[in-house]
Amino acid sequence: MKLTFRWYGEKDCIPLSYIKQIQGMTGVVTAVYDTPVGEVWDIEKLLRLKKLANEAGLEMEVIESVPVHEDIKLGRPTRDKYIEAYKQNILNCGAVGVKCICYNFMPVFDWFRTNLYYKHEDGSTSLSYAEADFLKLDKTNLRLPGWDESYSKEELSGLLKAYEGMTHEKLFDNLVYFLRAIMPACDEADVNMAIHPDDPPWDIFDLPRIVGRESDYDRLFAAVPNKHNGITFCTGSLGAGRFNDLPKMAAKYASRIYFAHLRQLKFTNDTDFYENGHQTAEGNVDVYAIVKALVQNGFDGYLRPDHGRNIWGEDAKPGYGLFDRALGGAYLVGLFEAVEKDLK
Ligand code: DNO
Repeated sequence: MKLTFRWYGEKDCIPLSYIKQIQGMTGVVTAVYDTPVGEVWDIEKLLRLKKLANEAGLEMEVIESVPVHEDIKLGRPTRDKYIEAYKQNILNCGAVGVKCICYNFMPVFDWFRTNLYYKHEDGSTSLSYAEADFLKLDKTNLRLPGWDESYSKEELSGLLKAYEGMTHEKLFDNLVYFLRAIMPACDEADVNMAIHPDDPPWDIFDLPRIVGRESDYDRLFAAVPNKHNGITFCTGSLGAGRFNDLPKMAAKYASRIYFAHLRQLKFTNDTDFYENGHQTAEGNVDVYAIVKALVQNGFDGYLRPDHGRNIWGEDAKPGYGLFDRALGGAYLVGLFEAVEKDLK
């Protein structure tokens, strides 16, 4: 296991030197953020990120994410052009020492929560999801927390229109087409692909979502058995689906889990939840049982604490402050140490 930390590049307000000070920290997880989706990243930009990380005593072996162009997800004729660019990104990442690329295949939107500043009794804040707030959203004029600047109104309605009639099967076929096409580049560069689950793991706004439960992974690995086809095991995303048995899935797929995002969430009723501190006692995700399942089944991937609360007066990007993620990292390292020693 290698403990890592998400770092949003030079614009991140958290200095690399602080990240390095977190006990057990080996490296950063980052990306080139200023290149439009579908284009090849300038290798100089990758090298610059790596140099900055290395100078701070940190590795840069994980990229999150190389985003997948919507034309690939839609299966449009232009997808082959974007897949070629994606392959070049894989080769370039491999050339600078990247071993794992995290990506997702969610149509239009990535993660989704209804509140970025849910207030806890102790004064901390975190992301949360409430079904009633979701139902209130105006689908013809979507304003989503955290997404308001991502698309213009026209772009968004054009994209939603393009997905009309998209079925789960078609989307899955498009994912398989993409993976089969990029596997030779992964073989050549020895880079593992780690698909991030849909967050939350169900359809939203009539858009199909296909990576959120055990049967989805079974059919994904059956369709593309190449070992470079793997998973980002995100407990916050998968855990939002109460149908998922996370320790069971962690055990079953441990050898395909190249990247683990361990985080906590707590349900307040059947559908609503808020994110919380990492400890098992803080919510519904049994982090201890998941770590145990991973270790017992030979997990050898990267790990990062995920979505922390804003605590100690920090006013950070929601989910991505320093303090609570550092505490989460320390907790996870402690769990791994205990479980690994018990196994010996
Ligand atoms: C949210 C993250 C996701 C994740 C992407 C990976 O905080 O977990 O945005 O980075 O889905 O492609």
